[in-house]
Amino acid sequence: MLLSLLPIPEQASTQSVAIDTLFLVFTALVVFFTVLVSVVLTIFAIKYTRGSKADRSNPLDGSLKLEITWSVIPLVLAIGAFSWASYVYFDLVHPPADSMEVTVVGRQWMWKIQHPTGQREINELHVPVGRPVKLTMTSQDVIHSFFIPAFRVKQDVVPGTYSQLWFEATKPGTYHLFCAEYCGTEHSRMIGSVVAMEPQDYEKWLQAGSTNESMVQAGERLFRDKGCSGCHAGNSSVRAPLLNGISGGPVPLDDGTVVPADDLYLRDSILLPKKQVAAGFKPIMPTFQGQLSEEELFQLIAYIKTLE
Ligand code: HEC
Ligand SMILES: [Cu+2]
Repeated sequence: MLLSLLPIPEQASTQSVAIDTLFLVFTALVVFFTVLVSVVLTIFAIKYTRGSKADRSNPLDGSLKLEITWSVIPLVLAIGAFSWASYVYFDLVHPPADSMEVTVVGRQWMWKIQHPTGQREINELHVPVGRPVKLTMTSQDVIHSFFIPAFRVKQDVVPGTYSQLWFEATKPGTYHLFCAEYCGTEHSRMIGSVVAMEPQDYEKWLQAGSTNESMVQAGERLFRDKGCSGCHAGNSSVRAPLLNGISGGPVPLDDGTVVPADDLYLRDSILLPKKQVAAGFKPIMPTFQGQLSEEELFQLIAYIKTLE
């Protein structure tokens, strides 16, 4: 339709229509008022130019009606724009609960991706259409930004923390993936593609990719190999909290605050154990900073989240 005439990327996600409509309506409003003001300005400038024969006998000395009109209309428009844009924004930042979770690690200069089933890919992301996909992302060096123009989603990827992005692809195809944050000499080559597939093709693709362990299995192995189970298992002689059922729930800390055990909390508990100490326990957990890759952290977190 009309949109396809405009020089904008293809619309291939559920969010893209909402974002484009918002963008076009804002643009139309801005153009409308710019034209209105410039035309009226030009007409008056010509009409009342010095020496013109315009009638200047009854100069207007303020008009309450006019002033209220030009205050109330923009106010209503601005509040409307704010509410509408917030609505679209909240949808963008709240992934649906049933989203498929994929992890992304950015580095100079590539995207490393892992699916829950264990398949890994570099600079490519295969996803099924018609299903919300949530990306949990971090960087192992500098700030990058994950950008899929056809899905109208872009999110900074920052070292030391997790950021999220979600989308639901609506039609099969291959779409551009860019790094949208200048990240060094080869930033412009930090590109890739997102391949949206029919669900049955995605299943086939998953089965064709070789993998010997899922993310949860890898996490379970690390939990043993890195010595976590030595303290955190039920039969341990060390007094450490059992991690069963911790994920998502509220965790009371020894400073009296209660925080949600989200991915970032679990990450920080492993890398910066002294930062937030679980209530009732001594801060004896050693830091694992420098001993676990970003991928291994994602796997450990995936495993901890399955503990019930
Ligand atoms: C030397 C024993 C020890 C080892 C080894 C250890 N931990 Fe801990 N861990 C603790 C103790 C004690 C606490 C509670 C105090 C605190 O929050 O720092 C804790 C807290 C945690 C928490 C926060 C739990 C909560 O209830 O808030 C997580 C998550 C965690 N550890 C994960 C791990 C992982 C993953 C590993 C392996 C990479 C590991 N731990 C290795 C002793 C240990
Ligand atoms: Cu980059």
